[in-house]
Amino acid sequence: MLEFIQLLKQRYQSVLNQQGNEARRTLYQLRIDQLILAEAFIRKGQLLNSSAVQPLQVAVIGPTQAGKSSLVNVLLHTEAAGVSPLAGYTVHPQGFCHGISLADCHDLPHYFGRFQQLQQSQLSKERYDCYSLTELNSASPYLPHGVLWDTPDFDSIDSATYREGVIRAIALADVLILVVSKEKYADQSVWEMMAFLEVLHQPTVICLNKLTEGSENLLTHSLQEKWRLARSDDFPSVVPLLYETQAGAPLWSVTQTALLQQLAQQVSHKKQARFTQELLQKHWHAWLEPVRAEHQCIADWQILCHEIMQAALDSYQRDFLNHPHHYETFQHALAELLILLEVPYFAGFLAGARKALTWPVRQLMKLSSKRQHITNSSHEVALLKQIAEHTLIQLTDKLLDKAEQHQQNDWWKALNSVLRTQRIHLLTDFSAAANTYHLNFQQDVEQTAQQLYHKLQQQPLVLNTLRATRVTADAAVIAFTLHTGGIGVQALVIAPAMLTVTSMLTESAIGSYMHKVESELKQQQLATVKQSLFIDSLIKQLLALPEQLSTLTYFNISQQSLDAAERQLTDKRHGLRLL
Ligand SMILES: Nc1nc2c(ncn2[C@@H]2O[C@H](COP(=O)(O)OP(=O)(O)OP(=O)(O)O)[C@@H](O)[C@H]2O)c(=O)[nH]1
Ligand SMILES: [Mg+2]
Repeated sequence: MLEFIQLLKQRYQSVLNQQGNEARRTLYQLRIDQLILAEAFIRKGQLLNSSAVQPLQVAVIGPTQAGKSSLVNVLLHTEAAGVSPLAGYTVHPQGFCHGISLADCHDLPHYFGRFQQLQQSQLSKERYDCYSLTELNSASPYLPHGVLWDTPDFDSIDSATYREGVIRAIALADVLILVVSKEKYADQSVWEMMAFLEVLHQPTVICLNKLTEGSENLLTHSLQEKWRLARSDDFPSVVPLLYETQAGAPLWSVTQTALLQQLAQQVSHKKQARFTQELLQKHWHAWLEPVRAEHQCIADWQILCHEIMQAALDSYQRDFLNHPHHYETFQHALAELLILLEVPYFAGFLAGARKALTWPVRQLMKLSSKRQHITNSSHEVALLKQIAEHTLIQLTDKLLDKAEQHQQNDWWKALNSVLRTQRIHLLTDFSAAANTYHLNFQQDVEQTAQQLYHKLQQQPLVLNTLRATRVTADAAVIAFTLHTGGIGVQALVIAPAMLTVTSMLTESAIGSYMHKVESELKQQQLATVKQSLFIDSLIKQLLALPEQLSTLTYFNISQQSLDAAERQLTDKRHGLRLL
């Protein structure tokens, strides 16, 4: 699951960079934040699983200049955190070990993943994916033992650049301290963040800073209203922080000394796996909306490809297999039959021709050049190539129609450009496959001739009539000329002698057998063309075109990896596997 969330986040990030639509950009940015939170929360689960005892993690969060770093110092009784009147001063998560050692935090680098752990003094504004961890000797009465995190703000203009660090520190926390000042407590960003974090179910306390005397009750009441609007859990304790002018720092109220210790006792990790699952389920549908939209486009594209293949096969049948003048394959089988028959008049001629050729040349002619010549002169091969070209033109038209229909989604337009760049390559491949098919299919043609020849042998009357007819000899010469490259297959089909022999056979006792063999040959031919040309060559490549869409612009997450992630999400028995 972690890998899937990371992949999804990474794809959202690259797609966001290419996204021009402002509303989409805002939406995608929100989803990236949710994914960062989900990823961090899954990592937190892994951290808890990695060893039985983990130090308590407390994070101080809030808008810029609310006094987060100042409060961290107050709670720690030191000046460890940097305080400044400059907005956006703290830009890295900075952890301070209180009552524990650095060694107790040895699992944290794994939790932070690509974020690098540095010493506090090494943190620099040049690089945001870092955090620091500092061991302190101070002992604070307010703070339980554990790590106290000072975090960057989440509301300044620059905060988008270091937001991931804030979210990672927050997801790690067992207890949250929200610091708001009287100027900032009503800000939309504060309450959006609190609503965003509800799924983590962390014990929380709100610190009200920079108070002016007498305003405390009014502000607390207002805070309560804001909380109710943003969250459905109980309103937390509010700690008013009084400002100590002498020290120039807020003062933690004496009455609240034990508050953080009490919150620490409420911490329980029993429901971590369930909360993680709830978090994922809450956003799952929205996160995957663009991925599913792509899958829908792919499904539509598959339908389109199959429709177009059917249309191509229909025209192959209409213009070739079932076309009385164009269908040459069976005629070719008859030509082969004539050669097998060894017609008397023709035999002499054949012998002469054979003698004229040396043996190796004869072999060569038999094996390759004869077949190659037949393929080159084939009307079928030319027609198939034409059909392929026509199919791609039609596909382009359909893609443009789709692009027109779905103007808000430029998937179709992009696919059309991929098709345009691949067009020549697809046609070249198809053309090579058509030649190979045709060459290979000549075996079937020769087999058909053999079949007819055996049948004729069982019909001596027909056989003798054939052999004795002058026109058969003429046809045999034509057939032989085809072999030697003297004519093409089409010339053979329309040669009057061939036509006469064909009708003689059709009207003979083996007429119905001929029809049967011809129709079997056609069926075999259709099945072979469909499989080896349209399915294995053209459609396979067309269906793979969406994979070539840029991963910068598209999610390109396969249905299989989505299904696998979804199974993990919904399989309750394996809820813990999420971690
Ligand atoms: N008047 C008054 N000023 C305060 C109080 N707490 C902090 N400050 C001042 O407010 C400024 C910001 O304090 P920080 O603690 O750096 O605030 P922060 O929330 O960490 O700010 P960023 O790191 O920029 O997000 C500093 O100049 C502090 O001295 C307070 O209670 N009252
Ligand atoms: Mg700060």
